[in-house]
Amino acid sequence: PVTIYRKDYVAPGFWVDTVEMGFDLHPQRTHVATRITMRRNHDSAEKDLVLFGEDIKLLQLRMNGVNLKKNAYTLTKERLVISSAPDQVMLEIETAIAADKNTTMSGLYVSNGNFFTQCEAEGFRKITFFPDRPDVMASYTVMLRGDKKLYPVLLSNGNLIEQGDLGDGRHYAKWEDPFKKPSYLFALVAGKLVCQEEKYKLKSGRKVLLQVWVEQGNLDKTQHAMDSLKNSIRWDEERFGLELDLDRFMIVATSDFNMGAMENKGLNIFNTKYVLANSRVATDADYAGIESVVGHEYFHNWTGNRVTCRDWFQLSLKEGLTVFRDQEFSGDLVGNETGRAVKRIEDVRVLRQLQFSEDAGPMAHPVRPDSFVEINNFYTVTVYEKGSEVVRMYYTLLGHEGFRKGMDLYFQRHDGQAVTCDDFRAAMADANGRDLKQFERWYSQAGTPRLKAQTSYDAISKTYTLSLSQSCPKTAGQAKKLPFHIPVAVGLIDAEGKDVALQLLGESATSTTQILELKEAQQNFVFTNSDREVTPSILRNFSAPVILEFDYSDEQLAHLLAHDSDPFCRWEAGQRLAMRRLLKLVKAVQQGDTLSLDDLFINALRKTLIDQNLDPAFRELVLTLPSEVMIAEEMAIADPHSIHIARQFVRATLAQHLKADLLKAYQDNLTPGKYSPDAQSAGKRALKNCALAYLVEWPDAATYALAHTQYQEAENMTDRIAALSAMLHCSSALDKAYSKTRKQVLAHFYKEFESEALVIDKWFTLQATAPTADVEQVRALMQHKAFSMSNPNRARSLIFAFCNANPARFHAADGSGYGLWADCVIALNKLNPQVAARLSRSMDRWTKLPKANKALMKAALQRVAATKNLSKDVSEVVTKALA
Ligand code: DPP
Ligand code: ZN
Repeated sequence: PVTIYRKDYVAPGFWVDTVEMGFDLHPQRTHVATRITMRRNHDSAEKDLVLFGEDIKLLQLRMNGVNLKKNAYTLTKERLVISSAPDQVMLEIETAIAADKNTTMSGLYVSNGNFFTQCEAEGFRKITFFPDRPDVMASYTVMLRGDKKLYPVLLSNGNLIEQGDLGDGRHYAKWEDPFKKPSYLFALVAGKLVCQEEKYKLKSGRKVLLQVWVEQGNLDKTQHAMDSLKNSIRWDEERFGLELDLDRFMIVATSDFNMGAMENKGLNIFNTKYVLANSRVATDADYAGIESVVGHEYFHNWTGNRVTCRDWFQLSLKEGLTVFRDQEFSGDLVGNETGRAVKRIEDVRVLRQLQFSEDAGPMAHPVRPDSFVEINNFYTVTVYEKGSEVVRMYYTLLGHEGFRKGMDLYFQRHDGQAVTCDDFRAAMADANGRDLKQFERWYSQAGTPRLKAQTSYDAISKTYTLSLSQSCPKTAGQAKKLPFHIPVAVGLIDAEGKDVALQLLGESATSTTQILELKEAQQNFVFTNSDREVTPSILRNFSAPVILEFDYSDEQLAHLLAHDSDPFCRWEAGQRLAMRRLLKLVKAVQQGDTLSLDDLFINALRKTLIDQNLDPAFRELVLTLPSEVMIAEEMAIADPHSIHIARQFVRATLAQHLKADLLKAYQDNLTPGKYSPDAQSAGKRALKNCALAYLVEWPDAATYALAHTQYQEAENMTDRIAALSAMLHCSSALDKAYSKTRKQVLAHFYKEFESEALVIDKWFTLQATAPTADVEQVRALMQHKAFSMSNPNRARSLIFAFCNANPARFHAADGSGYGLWADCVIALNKLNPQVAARLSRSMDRWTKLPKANKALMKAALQRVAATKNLSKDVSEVVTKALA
């Protein structure tokens, strides 16, 4: 496989002005006629006319009205090159596509008899030969023709300008997109679909048509997506002054989709998981996911579509920024400060759990990568979530107004262009008169920086000095790192738990939170008028994506957990207390020592649990221990079995000591009446169900019955699945006594929801992640009539869930988990390389495992690496893992 480098970027040899396409839709053989007008880019070093094409049959090729002879161009597996093209070119290309054979879900494919496309990153080249690169932006007109009965609905980007009957049982629809776009934003949908639609009035008074398209039978699950879309439109107007630029905006749901969703201009295509919801089938988390993904794709209309990426190395230009926007959207929508903080903590948790480990593993890469083999492998938590943190740091440094000024300038300068991350940084800097040169390192250097803090107090001058230093571990290809520009938000808490008014030496202003700017390897920050008895609250609101090292005492952490005015640091203090104990307990497990948990910790959690002044959602976050994956990241050699035992011990011990308080929290947070997914109600359910999950860890007949009754009487999926999960996932689930009930309940659940694919996904996941699961069971479930390897959601629900979210079982000593992993990667490689490559990533941290596991994992990786016809997607991942 060939590695592509960012430094090798060359502007396209030809620009494209217009693209006209005619599709004759047929599953086995869709005929595509394309007319492209192009003109030479005299500024480019590329003299040839280069078109990309993959897995398609070339039927016809005409240039400026003349059939091109075979010797006038070269056609390889991936390209069509015309070397002596004139400056003005009209190309006419005819291709044929076997969409029904396309299991990759990239390009044109069929799902449940309907046609869909996915063109990002490089799927358009599976439809026609084209300069399929994001810096080539053109106007598209698309004619769709197909059987009236099979494909009553024919959709593409932009506006519907004509439709009619063709007289032969077929009909047509003609679509025109008024905006220039890169080919990756092209989309078509054809099939039997129904929609919920609404006329919506923009702030300007202009009316637009909003539609949510789904398969028949799902119209009872579209309201939340529609509401989320309207909220998104309103929010972008209010927060960024950005208006929907089309007269029509469509969302279409499909159950076969590699990603979450896709922001095609005016025709967003979504995984059903991020569209369909009603209280019977969807959980609070599903509702929140839909809101954020609908927002995300809608926000791309400006950040991604109007201003797009010059090349795929700049992916974070649109993704990091758009994740930041969707995070802010969800935070704003909650409508209060605690709700915002809860959302922030949840986002940080995802970043730490997934991105920090990516950044520490073989696939570590900068937010703006320098090279790739397969771009689809770089739709990563680093590009998305770390990219969003980078955008958030501008926001922290420049403030609300300053950030908005930067955004305004960015659109002023670049609307309609394909640009780079540097262009975005320049807009932020120039709009605010700031020097953000050093900030570039957040884009170019991989790895999670470590921020070390030390404090000292000088009684004579009454000054308190915070000494900050930074370092960054080496990553593949980057041995030495230069200092980052890090915003560090700091507060100081006095003995009563109150914020101290901070005054930096030499400055007159005071505030309770100071944004310190660390730019050197080491810097001192001196606060005047300080008392000795203060506790530092560092990295408030998680002001930078770094790992903070500070030698807090347990008492200081308990103090912060009880009092810090910054909810993030308050939560963090609890996590630190927990992590410290978990790591000690893991050692104790390994050494065969007796396990115990101290009162300071138990009481600190109790205090939070019973604090009625705290939001239930926040209390739930504090009560939730760091995950097994996060504990593993903290260890030099991670031993999943000991980690599992240690964490379960803490859960059971807390359950034992806090039983009465947990029961009270359970009773206090019932949400009777009509279901509503709002943050308040969802927070109550979260705390209640967290309490339930704890209670069954120290069970008696009554607590177990509580779970069972909740399962039976639940009126919404959140409560139902939480009860089922409590029954299946507690350690006592290992008790034979309950195994019969569990089986019955699982069977009941399946029967009840058999026709709801997204719920059956949950059913598979629950079993795959249970502490009782093993490889044999997973293999048996793969034989279940409802399992399908070719449906990405289903594959993820069972196989990914087992490999990624059940470490104690996946890492079985006999290596059977790795055998399963390799079998599935190899099977998926043939069907769907993108999904296969994702699964390959389950082995990212293999070098951290104990010796015996390591050897078995290496062997499994080698088996996959030696597979014939390995896609470049999988090959890149396993090669890097083995390097
Ligand atoms: N559709 C994916 C996303 O929105 C890729 N652009 O992130
Ligand atoms: Zn996106």
